[in-house]
Amino acid sequence: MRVVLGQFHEPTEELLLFARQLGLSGVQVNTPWLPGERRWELRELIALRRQVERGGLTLEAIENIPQSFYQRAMLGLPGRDEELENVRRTISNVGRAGIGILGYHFCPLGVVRTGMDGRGRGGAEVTSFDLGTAVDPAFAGRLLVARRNAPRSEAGRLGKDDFAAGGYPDLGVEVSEEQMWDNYRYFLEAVLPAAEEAGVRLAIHPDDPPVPTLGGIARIIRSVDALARAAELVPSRAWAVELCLGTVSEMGGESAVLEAIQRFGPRDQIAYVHLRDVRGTVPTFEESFLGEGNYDPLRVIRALRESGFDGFILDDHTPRLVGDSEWGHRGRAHAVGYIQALIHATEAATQASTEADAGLATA
Ligand SMILES: [Mn+2]
Repeated sequence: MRVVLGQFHEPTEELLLFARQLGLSGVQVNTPWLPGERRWELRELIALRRQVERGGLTLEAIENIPQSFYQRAMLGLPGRDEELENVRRTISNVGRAGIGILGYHFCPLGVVRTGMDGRGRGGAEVTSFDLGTAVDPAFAGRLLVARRNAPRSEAGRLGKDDFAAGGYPDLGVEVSEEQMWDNYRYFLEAVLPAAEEAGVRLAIHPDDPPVPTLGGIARIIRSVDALARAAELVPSRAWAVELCLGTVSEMGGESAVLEAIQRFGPRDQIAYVHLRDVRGTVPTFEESFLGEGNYDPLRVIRALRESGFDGFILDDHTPRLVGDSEWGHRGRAHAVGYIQALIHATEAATQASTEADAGLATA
């Protein structure tokens, strides 16, 4: 297991240097700023990988294609076949560019929060969600919905800038639970063969927040059982989970987190992990520092190791510390160091027990 730096749109020299200074060997890039209105081309993907490698790091994964690439496919609208043809081309190009993992979501409305300025330890800013508030029409103007396809922002990184205050976007359609499962199956049937051929693992991020529906659009990937159902829809070795333990913690705290690890780890279906936590579970939760949320982070890293997972972990997003940047350098440095120490602790424990076993064997 190893930690990577991620959740930025562009691997700038400064971010790559930051990663190396933190002792990391790789990065994930979220929705990289590449040209292309409908798909990404091979040349730009290779250039992205090389940009990371010039900084002395490995590009471990891309997380998310622009939502406009497959919005109709998610909503089940006419025109989806053309979109899916382009998604297949994109996946094929990702593989040819030597990038082995493509994270995605199947949640047209994306991440929703009812607060961005909750106060955690020492007044650190944390996000929060309350379902009653999220469905209250009187609150609509203050609702925070992640802006998919956000234009290049000044900050250029995921952060507050990626959320827009206002009601749910009008996607022009309502989608039921059953329809959304049908749309997901149709999507997987179209893209998984291309992913297998390209040697790319397609890793799904669960719906955050994991509630049945928001803004008229069903959110299907909202429980560990739903992830297991998703795994069986179109069986393929290219299907995997982008295991956001923050979102799984929102579903059901530590027991859900451990269950997810135990169900998908031994099957080698965890492509990579987002390690963050919250306090509380749906319908109400608030982001927290590691160690102050629903689960014991050391127990979770131990479970990951025991499940056979040997991939990479990233912080996802973190409480905003005093004087922090938009992207959250301070909060992320703290989380990265915390996760590095957790991994080291489980490595040391494994080694100690191996040595003890060897000692017994020779005694
Ligand atoms: Mn996540």
